Amino acid sequence: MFQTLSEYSASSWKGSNEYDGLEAVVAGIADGAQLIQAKVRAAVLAQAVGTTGEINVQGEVVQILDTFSSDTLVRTLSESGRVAAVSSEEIEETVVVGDSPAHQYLVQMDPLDGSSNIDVAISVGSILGIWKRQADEMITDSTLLKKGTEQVAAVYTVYGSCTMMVVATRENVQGFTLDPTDGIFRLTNPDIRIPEKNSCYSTNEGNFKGLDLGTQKAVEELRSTYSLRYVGSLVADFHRNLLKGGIFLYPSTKKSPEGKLRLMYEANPLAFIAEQAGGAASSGKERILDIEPKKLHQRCALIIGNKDVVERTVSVMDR
Ligand code: AHM
Ligand code: MG
Repeated sequence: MFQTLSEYSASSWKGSNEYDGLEAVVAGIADGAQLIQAKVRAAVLAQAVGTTGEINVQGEVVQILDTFSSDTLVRTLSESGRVAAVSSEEIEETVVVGDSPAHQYLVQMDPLDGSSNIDVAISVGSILGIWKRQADEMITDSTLLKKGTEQVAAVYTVYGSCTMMVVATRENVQGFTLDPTDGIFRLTNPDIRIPEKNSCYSTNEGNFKGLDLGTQKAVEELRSTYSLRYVGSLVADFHRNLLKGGIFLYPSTKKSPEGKLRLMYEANPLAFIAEQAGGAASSGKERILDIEPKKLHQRCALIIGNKDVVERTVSVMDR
């Protein structure tokens, strides 16, 4: 009854001018997501929760599942035969995985978002932005420093009460659910558009005192208008807001003056998906997709969700 991911991708991307090869990249993400969701669900019993004892390039404690997810997706993306290079929130430098003319895509990812929630049975997920490599483009440290507007597709997965994968291209946004009976992703949420009515706001209220006055005013306005819903896994908060309407904000705070979230791995892919679904994303100063990246692991403030509410919130912040 529901179209499968491979049926959808064969009819929509395979052999097309703009997206040829994307079907293999997305299939690679789907394979990785299957393995990661199975590992996440089995982690407590397999004693695979907890930290590796390392600190990553972000200065954060590395969870065993962070490393597993990053390694898994680098491998499945490499096996797609269509990806030239991958950068990951968990790896300091870009990983080159292929260098033939068929390797046309560049992927930047947060392999397991919401890692503080892994050990406590709360939804987590993976976030990936997909760019095209120019013909014969050399892969150097700066090759992946491309603006969000140049993405051709973006994907996130949520490992929650079910496993979902949402794929946006420049044409549309499609939602697939993993069928646990046969391990196949099926198109359950075709042509996703963010609902017109904004129903909630998602932010870490505990940071309120560390916000500047304009941002405090904006949060107070949201507080008096909408319900608060905050999972603490960006991907899960974003997914709920995309399907039900809502705004997520992680502004600059005293503790994280540049913002906490990562431009290349979290903000750009989700901003691309939000815009393709009729929403918007801003850093409070500019459109996320227009930010000129200076470094791979750059952080930024993120205000994302229903377009009118994002615009209103940014205008209040700015006063
Ligand atoms: P992570 O990529 O290391 O998991 O960190 C990002 C996470 C987001 O998923 C979430 O929105 C945010 O950090 C929560 O931060 P806080 O605990 O400060 O509210
Ligand atoms: Mg993250």
